[in-house]
Amino acid sequence: MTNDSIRRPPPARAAGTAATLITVAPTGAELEKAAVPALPVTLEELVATAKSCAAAGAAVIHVHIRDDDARPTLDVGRLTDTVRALREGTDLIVQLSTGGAVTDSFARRLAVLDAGPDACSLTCGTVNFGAEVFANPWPFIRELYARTQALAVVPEFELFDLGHVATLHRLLDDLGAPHGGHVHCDLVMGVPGGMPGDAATLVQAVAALPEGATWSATGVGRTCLPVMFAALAAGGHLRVGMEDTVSFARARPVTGNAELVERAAALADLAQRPAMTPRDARAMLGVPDRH
Ligand code: KMH
Ligand code: ZN
Repeated sequence: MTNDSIRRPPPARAAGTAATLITVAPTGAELEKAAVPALPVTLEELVATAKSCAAAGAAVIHVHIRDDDARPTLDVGRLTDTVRALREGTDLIVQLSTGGAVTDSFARRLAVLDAGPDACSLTCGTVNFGAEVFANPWPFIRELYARTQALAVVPEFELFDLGHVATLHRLLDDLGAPHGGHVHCDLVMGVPGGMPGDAATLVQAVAALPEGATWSATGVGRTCLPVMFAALAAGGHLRVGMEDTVSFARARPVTGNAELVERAAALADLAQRPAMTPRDARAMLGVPDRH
């Protein structure tokens, strides 16, 4: 990492920031279907969710899948079927999670790329994750990144803490630009153990990003709204979904992912930065159209 690269914030209106990229993260790996019946866990539920979220303004879907018992899985055959079904049913950019669940092995997480997604998440460091640890040591990060380059998958760099930003610089210095040539990050804020979900922290993290990078922000749990407002004010993009938030308001559970996307799109409209189309999102992120 060079001092030069951490001092300058990305340009406020880099390509695509006039519109708002909305990513939906509908499922995650932590919640149980029994506790949250609206969580999409079957392929049919996931595709239906993807369609409704696309109609509401999403351009990217961040995907975790479940097995027949609704438990998180990284089965490559199932992931491949999921990528195919989402491509057939929508024009969303399909971003598979390589984070999986905290219990998934590094080997299984690396193998996610064999399912041939457009994009994948790539977390830039280990973080305490509630009572668990989400492990991302440097050799794993490096190997996963090299694999995205070799397999032409566009990574989204997941940053749960400021130290992860430093690791992102190290990764880019070491292995060069991602496939597609553009760096896009997601600030995952408010995880118990990661950086807090507030405006001051968001501004600090954004100032440290590589020059020219675009970024989204995700506020977990009750930080959803403050992070969304701060991200819109600071020229960033949004990730919402039941992976991160299952309360729409105090004592009002989310009824489905689409209403979270609708709210994000409404706020983006108010900010005069309306939701970005999947086509424009592909152009911004460097994701080729594979239809
Ligand atoms: N489920 C978390 C342990 C990602 O998708 O890349 C990790 C996670 C990050 O959700
Ligand atoms: Zn995830």
